[in-house]
Amino acid sequence: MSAHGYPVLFERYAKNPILTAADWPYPAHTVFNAAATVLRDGTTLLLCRVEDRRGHSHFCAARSVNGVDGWVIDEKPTLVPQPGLHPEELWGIEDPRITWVEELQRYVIAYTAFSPGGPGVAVATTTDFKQFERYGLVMQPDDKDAALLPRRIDGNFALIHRPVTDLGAHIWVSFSPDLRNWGNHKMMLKARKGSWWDANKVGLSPPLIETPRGWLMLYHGVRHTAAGSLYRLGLALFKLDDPTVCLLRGDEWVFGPETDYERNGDVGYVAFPCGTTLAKDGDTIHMYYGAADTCLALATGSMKACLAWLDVNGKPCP
Ligand code: BMA
Repeated sequence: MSAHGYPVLFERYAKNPILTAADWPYPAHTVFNAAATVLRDGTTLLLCRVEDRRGHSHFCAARSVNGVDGWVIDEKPTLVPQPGLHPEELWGIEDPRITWVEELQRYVIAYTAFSPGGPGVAVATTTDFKQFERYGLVMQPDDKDAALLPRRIDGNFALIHRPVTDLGAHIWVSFSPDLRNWGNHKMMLKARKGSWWDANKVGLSPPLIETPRGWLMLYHGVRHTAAGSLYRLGLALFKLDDPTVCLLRGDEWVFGPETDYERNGDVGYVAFPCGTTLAKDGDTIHMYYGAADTCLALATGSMKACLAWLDVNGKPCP
C-alpha cells in the first residue's frame, strides 16, 4: 500500500534514476523514453532517446547484464535521423518501441519521426542494433506512440498507434500484410472526458505484454491542468485473438509522477515508459520509463498482480 492507501503495482528502484545524460560518452542534454528488449544472450538492451542542445533527438543503445546497473553505452549514436533520405526525420526521431518478431527473425522498431509536417510513425528493423532497415513513415502526422504486436493476427501484422484528430487523441490499431501497407483501422481505447485522469489524451506506452488472459496494455493518460500536463499510467486488457476487443479497463491510474526526478526536469510531472522486459519467471515486469523528459528510471511489477488488479478495478470497455 502507498502512503495514500492505494495498492503499489510498480515499485520504484531505490537507486533511480538508472541512466542520465551525465553517463553519456558524448555530449547529450537529456536521456529518456527508452525502448527495451532482452537479447538472445539475456542482455537487456535499452534504445534510449537522447536529446541534444538543438532540441533534436536520436537513439543510443545501452546494454546491461542484469537490466538494472552496469550499463554499457554505445560510444556513438546508434540510430540517427536521416533527413536526406527521410525528410520526415528533419527534426529528429523520438520514443522508440521494440518488438521481436519471430517470423521475421528481426526486431521491429516503431518510433516517432518529427518534421515540419508534424510527428508521424516510422518503422525500422534490425537484427543487431547496428545495421537498420528503414521502412519510412507508415502513419502520417499527427500520429505517435506506436508499437507492433509480435505476431500476425488473422494473417496480418498489427500496429497500435495514436492518431490525433479534431475529435480527440485515442488509441487505434491498424493491420498490414507487409509492414508497409496499412488498413482496417479500428479504435482500441478512447480518451475519457472531463475530470478523468485520462481525459485529454491516451497513448500506448510500452508494447503490449502477452499474458495467458489477453494482451496487457500499459497506456499513458494525459490530463491538462492550469500548471501543464500530467502524464500517468493505466491498465487495460485486450482479447488475444482479436486485440480490437477491450476486455477490461481500470478506472484509476496505477503509476504517476511522485518523486523528485519525476516531477522536476525539462517537462515535469511526466512518467513515460516505452519498454518493459519480462523476467525468466514469466511474471516480473521491468518497466523502464522516462522521468520528466530528463532521465531514465526503472520500476518493477508483476504480471499476475496487474491482472488481479484489473479483475477488481477493471470494467469491460464500453
Ligand atoms: C509526449 C511525447 C513524449 C514526452 C511527453 C511529455 O507527447 O512527446 O516524448 O515524454 O509528451 O513531454
